[in-house]
Amino acid sequence: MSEAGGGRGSGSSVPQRAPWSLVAATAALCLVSATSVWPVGAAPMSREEKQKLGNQVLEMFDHAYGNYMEHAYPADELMPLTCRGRVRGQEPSRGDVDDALGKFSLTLIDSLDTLVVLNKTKEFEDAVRKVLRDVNLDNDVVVSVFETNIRVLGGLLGGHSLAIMLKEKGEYMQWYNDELLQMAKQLGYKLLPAFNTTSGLPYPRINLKFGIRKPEARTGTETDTCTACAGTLILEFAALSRFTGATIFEEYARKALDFLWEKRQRSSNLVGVTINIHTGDWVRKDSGVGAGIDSYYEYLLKAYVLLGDDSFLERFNTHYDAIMRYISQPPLLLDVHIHKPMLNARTWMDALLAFFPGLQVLKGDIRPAIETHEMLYQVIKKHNFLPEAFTTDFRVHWAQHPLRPEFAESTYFLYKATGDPYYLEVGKTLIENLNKYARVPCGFAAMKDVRTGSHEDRMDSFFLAEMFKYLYLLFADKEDIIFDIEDYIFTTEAHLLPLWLSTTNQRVSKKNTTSEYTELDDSNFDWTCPNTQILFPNDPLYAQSIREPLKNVVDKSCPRGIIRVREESLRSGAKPPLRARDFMATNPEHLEILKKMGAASSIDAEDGLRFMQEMIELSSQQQKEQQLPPRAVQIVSHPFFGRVVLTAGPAQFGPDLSKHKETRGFVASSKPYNGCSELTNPEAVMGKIALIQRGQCMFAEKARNIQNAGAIGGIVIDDNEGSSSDTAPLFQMAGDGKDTDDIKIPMLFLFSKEGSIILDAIREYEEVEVLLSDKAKDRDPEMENEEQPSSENDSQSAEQIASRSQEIDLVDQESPEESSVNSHPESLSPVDTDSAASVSSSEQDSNPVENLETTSLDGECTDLDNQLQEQSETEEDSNPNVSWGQKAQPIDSILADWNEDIEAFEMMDKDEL
Ligand code: DMJ
Repeated sequence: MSEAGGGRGSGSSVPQRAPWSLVAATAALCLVSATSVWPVGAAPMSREEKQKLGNQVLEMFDHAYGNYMEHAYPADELMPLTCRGRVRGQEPSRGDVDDALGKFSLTLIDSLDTLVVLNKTKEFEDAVRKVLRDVNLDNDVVVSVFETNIRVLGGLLGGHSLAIMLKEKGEYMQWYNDELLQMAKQLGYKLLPAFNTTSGLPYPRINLKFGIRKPEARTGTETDTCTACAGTLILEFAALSRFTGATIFEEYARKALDFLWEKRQRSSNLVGVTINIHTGDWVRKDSGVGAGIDSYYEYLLKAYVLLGDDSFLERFNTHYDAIMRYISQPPLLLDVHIHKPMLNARTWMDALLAFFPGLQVLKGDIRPAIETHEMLYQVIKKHNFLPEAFTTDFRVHWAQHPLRPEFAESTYFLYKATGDPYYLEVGKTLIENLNKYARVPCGFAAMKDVRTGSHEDRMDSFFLAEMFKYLYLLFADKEDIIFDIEDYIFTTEAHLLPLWLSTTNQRVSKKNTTSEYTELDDSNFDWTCPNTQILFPNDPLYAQSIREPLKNVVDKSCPRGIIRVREESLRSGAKPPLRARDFMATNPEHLEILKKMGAASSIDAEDGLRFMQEMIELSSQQQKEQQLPPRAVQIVSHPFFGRVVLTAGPAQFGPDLSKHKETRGFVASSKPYNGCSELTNPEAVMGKIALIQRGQCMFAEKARNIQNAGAIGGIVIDDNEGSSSDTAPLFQMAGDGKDTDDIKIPMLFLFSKEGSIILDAIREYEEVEVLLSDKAKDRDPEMENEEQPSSENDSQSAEQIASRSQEIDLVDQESPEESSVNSHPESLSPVDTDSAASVSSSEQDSNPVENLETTSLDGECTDLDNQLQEQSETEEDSNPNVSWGQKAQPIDSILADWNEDIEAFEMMDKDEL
């Protein structure tokens, strides 16, 4: 690690080699490349190829950032499908996700330090000037304290950190006078009123202009917040205090962390997902390392690295020990209950946990990091991206993917720790998939459904803040970066804070917590951050040897549900427990078993809990089974070449696109446009895919009319202006209640926004060819290349298309659900694809409840199940905390527990990531 960058903020003294240097160096050692020589195993990647990939990352960043600056700035985010800015209040609300948007040019601020990492110093200088000129932090808008802290405060501080580094170097930013830091301080003061609670935990939201208390604030009535929301402040707040000398920020962040630590569940040392900010009670008692908790753990370890305060490491180690004991079930990381940590709380994992292997590298626990990362990579290879949630047998549970960077982050840290070129190949795959599936003419679009390849009109700011940084750094050699990255620590949003802050302005009193840790056994911590040089010296194939047994873990996994199996009941030959799918309320034996579940023993109680969980899953699954999965309309003609994929609603009649070959054809509008009578332009739609407007008659009638005119397929476009698949639940078109076997052509439904993308394309290019399918198909690169000469202008027009068609005020539109009731005779079935409970019932996603008992069909599966079972048995045998399972509990308390758990399961189903 070299000497600190040399810059300083107001009030800071010249950075010195700090007394914490051992601390930071120890952690940093975990990040030192193990070796540049890789004798056997994965082939090393040549410098040329690494440079090529690095250049590709730069080009991709330019595409994302350039389009944001050209088409969206000063809005918070780019909407890459309609090629315009997302302005809060001018788009239909997306719920909590919108709380990141504060009308403060979020993407620009979040991108600042990425520009420097990517060597775009000139652009950085321009961007800083724009922030200073244009950004207003005093808007009357309610924002998330967490998001504003990690993205905006973090972005300003990361920008400041690199601005002073550049200034010190003497070429760029010579005019800079801590202006970003002043903005950061202004924002810090705006966030402070959120901490006005007795617990010291912040309110989850704040009005930038009016704070919390004022009636105009429209916030301050919340009672709960997520653990990560309250526990992910210390890096930014401490940096702000140390840069400025105003200690109040660090004090507030420390107080919130102290409170969370006090409230940890004492027997398991775990924390729940949400907590009451007034009483400190856990509202959700499930606990994992993903959504809702993730960066709380990250900040404990990183606060130790940045601030050199041992108490943070002790806390982290205590939690880490609990995580490895209960949540880690290699290669899985599964949520458990904080008060019953041997009981899994879920049968699925969320995508946010993909950061955890990276944190394990920082901690120095490489083996489980390699295992989990490998499992995640296999899920990615199956679906191109990591779905927002996937089950323990690796089926899609929640199909969205908003271009999250966590997996790239872990890949980068694992490469740094192992030097294994395998991780460079992983990075290459990530780049290829982004270009192949997410790149659109106007940026990169989030995946609405990784199975269909359909897009969402969204490019989150973290994509620029994090993804490009980690991908670029993965392939960069030291000389490719203009400063020493190891002098900095990454915040959770990948903003860079200099390690020299450790010794600057340390006036905040630290809590003396030594006595709290005496109960801990030091052996818990003996794997803390070993030097990778020691870890791998004689065995350069270490990482590969860990991955090898997991090579087929995803492909060959057998469906299964709850992993921990009680060995006693299996050994004793006792009757298998009653499963939800078998339950019949009229069966007296079943009723008897059900009663027993609450009373006889804790094992029965555990069966009871599982039964309730299965019941909930079963009922939600049964609902889902009435539903068809979304379909895709892909524009394949010049200049789109398959790059735009629109989410389409299926029809309950006509051929099933998942079973039949997709339909490809040019589109033509039908006359009359509503398709409710015999077409007057059959020659125009003959052999084509007819566009029809929704309304006036049944969907089946429209289908028959266009079929009679010779159309090979149909797309019904919603007549509710402004409706969009981004905000409305998926619709499926119902039949007319009669026999629809005569309808032989496929029909799909597009909301108005997606429909107008096609209509605008016709206006611009006349000939527009689309593919109707269950899943977007790969583009044809040859075709794309052939047409390249004329494609630049066209590509720009393509980018503009939707934006010109979207000049409608989208606020206060009648919702599609309402309108389907009020003004449309067709019966539409809303399908909620935005919630975890909305998994399709496609073959791929068979009933998870059935999976609970599926017997293994081949040896490999049996082996895996056995392995997991053995591991579970070992854990239970050796774990003193399982004793909760041996005491009989009174029925009231068990029922109360059930209720809590049922509530927790229900809330998890509605979970927002
Ligand atoms: C980022 O904003 C941060 O990494 C945060 O901690 C959680 N997730 C998003 C990106 O997925």
